[in-house]
Amino acid sequence: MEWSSYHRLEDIHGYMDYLAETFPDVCSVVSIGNSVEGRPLKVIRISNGKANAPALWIDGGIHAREWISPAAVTYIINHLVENSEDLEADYYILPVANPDGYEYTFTRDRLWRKNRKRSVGSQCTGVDLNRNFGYRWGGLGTSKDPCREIYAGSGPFSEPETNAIRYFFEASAANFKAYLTFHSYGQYILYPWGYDKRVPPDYADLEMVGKQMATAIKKAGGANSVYTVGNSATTLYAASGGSDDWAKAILKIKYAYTIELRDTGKYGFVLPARYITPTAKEALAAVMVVTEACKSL
Ligand code: 0X9
Ligand code: ZN
Repeated sequence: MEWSSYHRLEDIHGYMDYLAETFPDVCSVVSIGNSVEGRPLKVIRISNGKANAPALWIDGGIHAREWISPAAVTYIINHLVENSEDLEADYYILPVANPDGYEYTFTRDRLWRKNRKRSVGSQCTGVDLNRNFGYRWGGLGTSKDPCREIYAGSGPFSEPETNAIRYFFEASAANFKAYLTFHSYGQYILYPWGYDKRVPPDYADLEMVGKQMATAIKKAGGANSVYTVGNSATTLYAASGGSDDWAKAILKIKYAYTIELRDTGKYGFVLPARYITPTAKEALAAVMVVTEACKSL
């Protein structure tokens, strides 16, 4: 895999399978379910088998048009596998959580956001997967109108993509300490809650580790690598049914963050491929900071 261009789903999945075949002691690939159109939701587990390692979840591509997210997440996968002797955590990584939408942005509509669910009784297609998780579903910042970009779906976890993530966690015995979901754009490190401006009881820890991430990102990048840390609803806007809120409230995973990668608006979702590597290095720096924080829990 190389990071000078954005890759189609097939290439990303092919790369994951290649890693699992080539480094079977370190990684394995499972499909945790299928999308609306039947594409697999592939998760790679990366671990060197050290005892008592904390587990971290990383996902990308919840929103189809945010291409930098799967690109950065595959870069992280590559780095972790190449440096597997040093790993101090077990990683479960889903680089493309919305495979149908992702492919659709290559074939039909570069700015598609949602999945590809057809709604009964409407001409419009797609559910916003980041409004479809089952904590405070249907609250602020969501819509019941299938034609809107923030359509929350017919019910919590109505979508196979979000449901697969829920079932994965229900079935997993791993000791998850972090849930990182990569989006774009805006350069934000966001922690719960997203459903409104309240904060969780341990928000000071989330703020502290968030700031450490921002510092590490600055070091990894440069003048443009400034990320703003804060509560999701206050820093950005209120939006209910997000994966981060669900991970924090229901799964009780301490370090739940949404990280909005580059840029700050010049190119927005259509970030030129020359920015993949610098942005991915920032994302990796953030993952390393969170790994460190998880170790001391
Ligand atoms: O609106 C979203 O889903 C995220 N921003 S994006 O531009 N990538 O669409 C922010 C989600 C923050 N988390 C919650 N609101 N729970
Ligand atoms: Zn997004």
